[in-house]
Amino acid sequence: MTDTATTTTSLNKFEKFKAQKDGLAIRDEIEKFAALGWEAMDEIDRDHRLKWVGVFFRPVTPGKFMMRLRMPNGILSSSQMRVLAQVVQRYGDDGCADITTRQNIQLRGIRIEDLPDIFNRFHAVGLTTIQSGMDNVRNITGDPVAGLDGDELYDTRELVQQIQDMLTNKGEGNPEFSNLPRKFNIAITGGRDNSVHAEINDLAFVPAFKEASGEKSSQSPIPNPQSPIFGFNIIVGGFFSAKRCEAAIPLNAWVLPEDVVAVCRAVLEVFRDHGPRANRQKSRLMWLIDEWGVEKFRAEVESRLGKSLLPAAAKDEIDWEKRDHIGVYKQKQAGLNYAGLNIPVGRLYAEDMFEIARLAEVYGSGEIRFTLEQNIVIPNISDSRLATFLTESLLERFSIDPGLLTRSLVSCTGAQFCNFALIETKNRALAMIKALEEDLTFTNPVRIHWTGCPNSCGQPQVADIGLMGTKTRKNGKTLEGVDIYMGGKVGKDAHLGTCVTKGIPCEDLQPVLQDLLIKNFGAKLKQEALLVGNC
Ligand code: SRM
Ligand code: SF4
Repeated sequence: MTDTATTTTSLNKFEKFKAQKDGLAIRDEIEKFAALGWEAMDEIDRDHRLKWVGVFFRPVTPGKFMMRLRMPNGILSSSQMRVLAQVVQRYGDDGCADITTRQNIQLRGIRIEDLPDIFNRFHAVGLTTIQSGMDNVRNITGDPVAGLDGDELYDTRELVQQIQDMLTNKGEGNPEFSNLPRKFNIAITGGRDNSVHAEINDLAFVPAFKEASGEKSSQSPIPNPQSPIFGFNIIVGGFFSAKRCEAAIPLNAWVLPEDVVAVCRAVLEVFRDHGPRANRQKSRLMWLIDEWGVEKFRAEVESRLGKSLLPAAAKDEIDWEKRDHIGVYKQKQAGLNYAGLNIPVGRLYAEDMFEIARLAEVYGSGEIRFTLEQNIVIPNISDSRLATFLTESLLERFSIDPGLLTRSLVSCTGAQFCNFALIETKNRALAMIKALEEDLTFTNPVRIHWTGCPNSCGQPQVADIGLMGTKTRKNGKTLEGVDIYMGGKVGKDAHLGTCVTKGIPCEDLQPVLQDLLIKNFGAKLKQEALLVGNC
C-alpha cells in the first residue's frame, strides 16, 4: 500500500471507504443486494462500490442502473451481442446501450434485482464488467482493425486480452489492482494511424522499430543485424480531468511485444504503491511523474520489472492520418472485407443489437468490433456476400457512407443519464449536425466531439471542434452553453486542442458553428454552392 495511503488523516473520502472495505468485496454481495433492493442498500455500496463490478447508480434515473462492460480491443461475438440485447430488451423503453469512447459498451435501465441473472448470463458467454469503473484500469483499447489491416505492424488483440487477463484475473477480479489511487487508462496500437489516441492514455504503447543489437523477439527470434526489430515506444501520463488535461510524455523506453504485459504490471504497481492519494483532483499518474520526474519514475518501473528498459527508438511508426473505418475496406485476408457502420452518437436499442448480431453472423464470421468513435465494424464479409450485405435495411440507419459531419460525430452521455452533466449532449449533437448538414456542403469530414462537462469523456481536446458543456448567462438567465475547443490533431503528430471561446449559449450555437466550419474547414452554404455551380 502507498506511503500516502497509510496516513489515514490525509485520506480523501474515497480512500477512506476503500480502506474500510475493498470495492471488489461487492462481488460476493450481489445476491444480497438483489434481495434487499436499491433503496435499502448502504449508500457507499450503492453509489460507489458497485462500480467495481461495473454497476453504476444513476442519480438521474434512480433504481435504473447503468452497466459498463469490458471489451478488450473492442471485440465481441454475435452471441455476446445477443445476450447484451436480451438484457436491454427486458427493460422496454428504459433499456438502451451506448458504445463508449473507449471502444466499449454500457447498458441502461438495469434493475438491481436482475443482477444475479445478468451476471450468470454474462458469465455463460465470457462477458465481464469487472473493475470497469472507479479506481481501476478502464477498458484497454487496441486497433479496431487489428488483424484485418494489411498495413498494420502488429496485431494488438492478443496483447490487449493478456493485459486484461492479468489485471482482472481473467475477468474474475484481481485485488492486486482494485485499489489504485484513481482511474487508469491503457492503449496499444500496432497500426500506423494511432487509432487509439495513444497520447490521452496514462500508459500507451506505440509501434517503433529498433536497430538489432542482440535482442530477440517472438516475431524475429534470430537477431539479425540487417533487419530492425519490432517493439513499442512507451508514453505515460496522458489524461483529461476537470482540473487539468495533459498529453502523454515519452518514458524514453522501448519494449518487445512479449514484455508489454510485464511493463503494464510494473507501471501499475508503481502507481498503486506511490501514486498520490490525498487529493482526488491530483491523483492521476501524471501528478506522480510531476512529483518524481520521469527519470525517477522510469527507474522505479525498472526496479519493479527486475530489468532495465531499453531507450526509446528514435522515431515511432505513426505516420498516417487517422482513419475512421466507416465504409467498406479490403482485409489483408484475400476475398474478405470489413464494413464500418456509423452508429449515430453510439446509441443502440435492443432491436438494433439483435440485428447487428444477425448481420455479423449471416455475412461475416459472427465477430463485431467497436471503434473509439462509438461506431461498429463488421469484419470477414466475403466478396461474394458483400453486394447483398449492402442492401440490408439496417444500413439505412447505420450508414457506411454518412454525411461528413455525421460520420465523425462523437458525444458523451450528457444530462440524460449523467449527473455530472451541465448540458444535454447526444440528442442536441444529432439535431445540430442535421441542421448544419442541411445548410452546408463539405469536402472533408470535420470531427466534432461533444462532452457534457469538463471531465471530458467525449474527448473535445482531440476534436477539430470540441464542445464542452457549461452554464452561461444571457439576458439575466442561466442557460446551457458550451466552451469551444479547436486544433485537436489525431493520427500522426497528434496534439491536443485548446479552448478558443467560452460560454456560447447552446441556443446560439448553430450560427457560430456554421461560421467556424466555413472559415476553417472549407464548408460552403448550399445556396452559395448552387450559385457558384450556376456560374
Ligand atoms: Fe468518463 C466519469 C462516462 C470515457 C474522464 N465518465 C464518468 C462517469 C462514470 C461519471 C458518472 O458516474 O456519471 C460517466 C458515466 C455516465 C454514464 O452514465 O454513461 C462517464 N466516460 C464515460 C463514457 C461512457 C463517455 C461516453 O459516452 O463514451 C466513456 C466510458 C469509457 C469506458 O468504456 O470506460 C468515458 N471518461 C472517458 C474519457 C475518454 C477516454 O478514456 O479516452 C475520459 C478522459 C480521459 C481520461 O480519463 O483521462 C473520461 N470520466 C472522466 C472523468 C475525469 C477523470 C479525472 O481524472 O478527473 C470522470 C470523473 C471522475 O472519474 O471522477 C469521469
Ligand atoms: Fe458525464 Fe461529464 Fe463524462 Fe459527459 S463528460 S459523461 S457529462 S462526466
